[in-house]
Amino acid sequence: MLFQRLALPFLGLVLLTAGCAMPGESSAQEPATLEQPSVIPKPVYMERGEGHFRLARGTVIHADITMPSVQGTAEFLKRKLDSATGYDLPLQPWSNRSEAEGSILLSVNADTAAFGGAEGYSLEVSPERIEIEAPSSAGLFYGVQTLLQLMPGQIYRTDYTLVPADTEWRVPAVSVRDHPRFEYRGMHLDVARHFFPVEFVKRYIDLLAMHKMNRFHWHLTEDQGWRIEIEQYPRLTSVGAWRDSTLVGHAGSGIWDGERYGGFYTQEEVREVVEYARERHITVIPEIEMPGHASAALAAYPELGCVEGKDYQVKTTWGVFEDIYCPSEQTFTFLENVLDEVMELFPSEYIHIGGDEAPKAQWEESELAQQVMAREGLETEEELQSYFIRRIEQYLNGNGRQIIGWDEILEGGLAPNATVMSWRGTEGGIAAARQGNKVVMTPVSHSYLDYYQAPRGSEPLAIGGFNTLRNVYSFEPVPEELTEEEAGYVMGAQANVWTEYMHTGEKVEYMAWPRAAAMAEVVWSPAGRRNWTDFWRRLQPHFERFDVLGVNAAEHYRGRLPEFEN
Ligand code: TNX
Repeated sequence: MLFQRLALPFLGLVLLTAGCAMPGESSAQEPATLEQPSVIPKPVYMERGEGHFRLARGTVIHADITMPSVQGTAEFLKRKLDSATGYDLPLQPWSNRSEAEGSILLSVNADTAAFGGAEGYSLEVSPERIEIEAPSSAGLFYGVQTLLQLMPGQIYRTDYTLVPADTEWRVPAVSVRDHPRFEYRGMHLDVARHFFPVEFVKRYIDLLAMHKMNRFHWHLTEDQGWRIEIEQYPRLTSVGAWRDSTLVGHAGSGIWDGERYGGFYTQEEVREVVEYARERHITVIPEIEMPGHASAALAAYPELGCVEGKDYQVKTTWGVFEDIYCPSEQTFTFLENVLDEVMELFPSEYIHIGGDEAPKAQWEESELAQQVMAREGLETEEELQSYFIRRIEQYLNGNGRQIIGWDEILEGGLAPNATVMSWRGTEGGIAAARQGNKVVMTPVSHSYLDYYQAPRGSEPLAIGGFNTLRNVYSFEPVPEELTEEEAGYVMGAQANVWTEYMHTGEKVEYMAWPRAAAMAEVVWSPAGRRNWTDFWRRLQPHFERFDVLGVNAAEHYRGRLPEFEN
């Protein structure tokens, strides 16, 4: 059905004559069917073989449990297959290949280099068996994700009674060799402008895992709300997590909803999310913003600001605000105590410390800030921000962690070990790489999923900008200006979902998908394997997966290219 919707207007008779080409190399002329595997992100190498493997009630999953974490991946696969098929597939320790007829094998092979790195895998499907081999449980997990995408979209059902009775659990014979291009494959979610419950966050993480992304950047603090429980500072959430009203229209619209709004994650919930992500090979990177975007914290603890007696408020509008932390010892003690609890909750090596959009007016006026500058021999307020960030970096480094921050942390001098998230363009990233600091590319031009994805007239309200699916797909994270050595500092890229104009999970999904799938391919697949038309073709069965999962993906590119592309 979908096949026809997609194929007929575009492919016409070509359909009838399309032969059995190599799927990995298939051109836009071929229809997307199960015979033509449609895996996103596109594997490094995939070749179609003869015939199919049929999953049946008695199919055994054999897992090499010499590596304990493999058991988790095997159980993940079993849960997925069981819930869609209604089977209860036996899960057994790996024995040897000859006994594995008719089964699915997950095996570990320590030869990392043979798989193109620790996250690589190979997947062999023949009518007799399925074998996924990898040097790590992460690699096996990615092999499992590919396997699921080789199956009918119904495999994503969590309730098998909803699966059409005539669904055949066939897997086309293929040979896949695959590994990621970048080590950092990120998606961000701002839960501060609007708050999303744990169930939604887990669903979001599931989608990242499906696309082989491995970093979830959780933007937890903002002017408009502080969203993480900190035991030592209860007012951060009793006061800082709540605002009196929310701007509904665009800035300048003057339309507020007049409703108290808020919410936060308890530490127990945070642990739950971190563990859920870990099981899916995703590291959660928490962001605690400083020195700017701090209004909610200042509303809770005004003594951390520079303006004595000011009635700081959790903000009800969007934008950049002058209320920032004062660089006092009291503030550093506060932030260190907050970070102690954050480090306890998040095993991530990286802690994101924000650093963006911190206007310096209050520091210019503040006697205390000026004294710190004099004491430290700093000439500008930008240098004072650098001093601020360096101190925090020292503290985190002392605890075995690394900082990552928005590209403003370059101004006034970069902290020695900092990793830069380049958002205002790629320039910040280029500068950082040239200084020998690591970089994650996330420029507004291609990575902002809060921007309009189609011409405004027909779209729900968004913050602005214009960033189509095709534009995201065209992103190249390594700028031409960099030498090969400098390019080595580009760890990867990330797409950002700022939620000023997303007050429901459905809206988040509408903005994120399928654009995040395009970003997933940018960060996973070899640059030379990327092809827009081919991606668009593979996207069609992917929409069916979104349907099954109940994901509210935007459908501008479903079945046809949108008019604004012509
Ligand atoms: C800039 S990206 C911001 C966010 C906004 C976003 C809206 C960055 C570091 N700061 O605070 O939500 O623009 O597109």
